[in-house]
Amino acid sequence: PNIFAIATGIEEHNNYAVDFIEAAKILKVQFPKSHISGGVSNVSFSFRGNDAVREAIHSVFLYHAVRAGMDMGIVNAGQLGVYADIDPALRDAVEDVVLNNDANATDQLLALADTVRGVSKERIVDDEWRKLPVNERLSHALVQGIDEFVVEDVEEARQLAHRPIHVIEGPLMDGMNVVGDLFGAGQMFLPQVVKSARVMKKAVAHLVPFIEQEQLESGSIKTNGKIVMATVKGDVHDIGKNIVGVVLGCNNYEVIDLGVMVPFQKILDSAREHQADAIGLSGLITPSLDEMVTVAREMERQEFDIPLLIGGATTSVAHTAVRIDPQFNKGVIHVKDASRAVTVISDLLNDETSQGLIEGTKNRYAQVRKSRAARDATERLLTIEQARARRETFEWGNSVAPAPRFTGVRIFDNYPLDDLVERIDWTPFFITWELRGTYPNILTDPKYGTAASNLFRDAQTMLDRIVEKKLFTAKAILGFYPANAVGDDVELYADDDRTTVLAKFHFLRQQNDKSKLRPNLPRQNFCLADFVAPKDSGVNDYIGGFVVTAGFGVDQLAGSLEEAHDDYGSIIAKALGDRLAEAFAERLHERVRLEFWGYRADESLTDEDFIKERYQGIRPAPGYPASPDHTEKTTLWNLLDVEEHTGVKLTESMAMWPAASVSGLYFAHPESHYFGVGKLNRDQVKDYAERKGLTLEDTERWLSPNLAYDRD
Ligand code: B12
Repeated sequence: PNIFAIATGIEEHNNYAVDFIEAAKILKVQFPKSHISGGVSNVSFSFRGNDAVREAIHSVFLYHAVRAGMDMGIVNAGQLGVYADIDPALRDAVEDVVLNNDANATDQLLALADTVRGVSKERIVDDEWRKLPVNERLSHALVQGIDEFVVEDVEEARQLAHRPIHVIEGPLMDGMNVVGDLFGAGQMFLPQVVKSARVMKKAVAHLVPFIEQEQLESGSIKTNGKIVMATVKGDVHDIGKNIVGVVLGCNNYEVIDLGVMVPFQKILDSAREHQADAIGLSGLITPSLDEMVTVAREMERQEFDIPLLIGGATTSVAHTAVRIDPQFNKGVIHVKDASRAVTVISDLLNDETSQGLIEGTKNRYAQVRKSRAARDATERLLTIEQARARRETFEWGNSVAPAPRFTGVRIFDNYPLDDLVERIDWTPFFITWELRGTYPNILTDPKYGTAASNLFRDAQTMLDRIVEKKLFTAKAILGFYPANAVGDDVELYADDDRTTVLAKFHFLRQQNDKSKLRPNLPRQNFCLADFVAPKDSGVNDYIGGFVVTAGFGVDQLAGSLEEAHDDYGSIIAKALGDRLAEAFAERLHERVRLEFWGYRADESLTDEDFIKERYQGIRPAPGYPASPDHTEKTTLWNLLDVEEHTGVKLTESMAMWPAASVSGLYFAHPESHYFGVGKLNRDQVKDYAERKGLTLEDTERWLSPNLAYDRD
């Protein structure tokens, strides 16, 4: 039988050691001549980093497994204590975990774990590094991400050094180079690197006053180059940018981070002022793409001679090639993620490789433009009338959801955070940290397992603190209204007379020709309005809208951690805000189905069902592929009076502030589903502009990523 990790925080894992022990007993009875073995260290995986506890778990596990019939265990003998010698309090706590005696056993052991760290046999061996010469201690602390002793060590190094700056240029940079190399070689992962950066920052912070005292500005530290970075005007998202900033800092680049919502001129002025070697832009939502085009155009007009780097969730090679690159001649490069940022920047700022990279990329982007143009010319889209003729149709009489239990709004001013925790989908949290895999498997993944488990533990600790001390405030508003579809729009009415129109949501319809698709794929051209009963059906239908946020308090917590030079903690805090916002959207939707609208009061789902969204009804968000027009948020804000009731604001690019917010509409129709609108023809965009009362130019600007034609 296999031995799996216990005490991972996942309930189903708690019995894994007992399962092995029981299996050993059964196997010995059924197959008396067989021998039983297993890799023991797996069992204590979740306590990586605390060898005292791991040792005790191994000993206790073996004690019981051998008695049950296990013949041989694979385990590092140096990490194995004698069962009888284990401290009784620790042994009891471990026994409860191994034998799954108590539902709180893991928590109790965790509480004890920190106190036994220092007394462990391994820990004494671990602490050997404290006897190393100071420079080696600094290097060890950086690579291991241990910030406990860094101030005392760096002070010792300073006293030994000729000048304080030499400590940075010498041992600290040497240590960070090791970190950079290990990261580059795939032997260290993002969370570990960001932890190393925290040690570095604390060390540098201790030295800066001494350096300044020497009348030297910290700017005189020799770095590999200076990069001005910003999230563009109208956009609020900065986790990705911050991660890239930390990784570049680790590689001895000076990053001048201008924060979020930065107007283009401020970015350019700052680049001039600091004589930056490159500018880096970040953005999460599609309207930011246009702002990036503006920055590139202005760099050309204002004769900048440094490269422009493009990054962020909404950016792509295609958009960079087609829209940004033609605006600026001195080098535009899209960077997919933090791991790539260092290589790209080091090649860009190296005289020998720079020209080749810029020219190579320019040629590649020209090629992308060419192949896109060829593809666009052959891609046949339907006219909007043809697409409408292929709408999805329903028998309205029997499929419409019941009326909601109330109409109008409901406000949640201070929603309990602990009600959201169990709805958190952790997989994206690990993706943020470039640990690619699905939770919970990622915790035991052979490559990422250690990094993921340590990160998860740190995140849990912070999450507990956030919930317990109410560091974030979750707020929400939702509303239900009588509604009917009129063409591709949905009208919302003041009451069930359906005579006064309160608001109108406008939707877009797929225009791709599906007639040549494989026979089992749907042929219809979807539009969200089709999920609401048409006005002329005479059927009374309804629609809902919502805004949730978990973001109040996130900036304060992240800010205070940053002030303490803890970027690692700050990024975790922001990522937890995002997870809670998403969990809130999920939980509120669940309560909408069960209680508020109540159209599926009988629903009973597993965690996996939630993650796979196996429930009736959808909650598409403006900006997501089924409704790519971000400006529909304005209608929602006016309808629900969102800012007044919750404090959540919209920026000029339709980003929501605080960043950890989600908004959307509720469709209850049993057949409603998600889809991507895809590319749009001019005929639909014109029709849509008229329906919304906007100019064609404005509409094309907002919908630019979806246009199947060149708007210029
Ligand atoms: C997590 C997430 C969220 C979170 C957090 C967002 C936030 N804090 O603002 C929540 C749940 C709150 C959210 C909300 C929304 N989201 Co969202 N979200 C995502 C998701 C799933 C992952 C994004 C992410 O955080 N990735 C992890 C980080 C670390 O990666 P990153 O930001 O891309 O950064 C990396 C690289 O891009 C690069 N990089 C980043 N910046 C820079 C800068 C430089 C100079 C360089 C070199 C590199 C670089 O390095 C980073 C590290 O590797 C994406 C889908 C996806 N797969 O990308 C959608 C996505 C970004 N969201 C989207 C949308 C539409 C929204 C909402 C508008 C939906 C809504 N109506 O509620 C809101 C907007 C929030 C707001 N405040 O306005 C769209 C955006 C595209 C669009 N159509 O506009 C996406 C792409 C989904 C989609 N396919 O449509 N979202």
